[in-house]
Amino acid sequence: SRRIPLVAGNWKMNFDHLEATYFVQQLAWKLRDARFDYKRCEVALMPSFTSLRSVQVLVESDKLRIRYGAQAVSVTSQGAFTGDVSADMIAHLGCSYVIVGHSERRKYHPEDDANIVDQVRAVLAAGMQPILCVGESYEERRKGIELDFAVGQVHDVTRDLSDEEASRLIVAYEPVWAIGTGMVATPQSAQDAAKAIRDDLTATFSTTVGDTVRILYGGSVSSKNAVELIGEPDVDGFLIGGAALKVDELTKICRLT
Ligand code: G2H
Repeated sequence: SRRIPLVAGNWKMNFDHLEATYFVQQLAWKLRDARFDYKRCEVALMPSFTSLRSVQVLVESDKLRIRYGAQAVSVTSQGAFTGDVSADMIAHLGCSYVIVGHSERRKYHPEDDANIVDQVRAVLAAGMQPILCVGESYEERRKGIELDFAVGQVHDVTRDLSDEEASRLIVAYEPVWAIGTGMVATPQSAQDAAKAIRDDLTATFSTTVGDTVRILYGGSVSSKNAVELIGEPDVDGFLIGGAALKVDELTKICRLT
């Protein structure tokens, strides 16, 4: 496909700003030594809010090709919302992406589909790309409704977007039972979900949108399973948790993607 794959590391609540910048520097060196071609595959990291400024300073001063983003965002633009961070604040730190609706956010914070729609809009309005996370729990899979479930989540959150907005989406299919468990989806089921989501985007918007939107797989991705997964035609990269905390492992996955 003409879509450039994306390897995105979701650091979750790991690394302070010193550890974060050290990691980014190490990754950049290792990729440079491997003559990694950033035009062939994008690499991005999602540190904690507290690390974003340090990562920005490093990336800009060393002219690194690594991109970065945030893990969550407020739905409001400013005001009396203690502890929240707005999309513009994130954009002004040079962020390219914001993860929206990760299952851990849906679980530990009051984030429902209505709130997630607003987060997607806020990220798009600030000129960044949302990485919208969807995926079924074990319960839906057991009932055999996993495809409808994941497609429905994307559909409900995106249906009121314009074609232009929808074309800037990135979707991460992350079956909840595969997150941090070591149980990875088979390449075939990752492909089935990605294809079903893409077909729905094509039907809701246009062929251009369906062909443009990158659909990532997430859930226990490692250098052991990345090759097979990326071989699937509708899987355009990864959202990586645990394996993105180890620089050699992440370097390997970038090279394999
Ligand atoms: C899923 C994933 C990253 P892990 O949450 O978004 O984490 O790779 O550790 O399963």
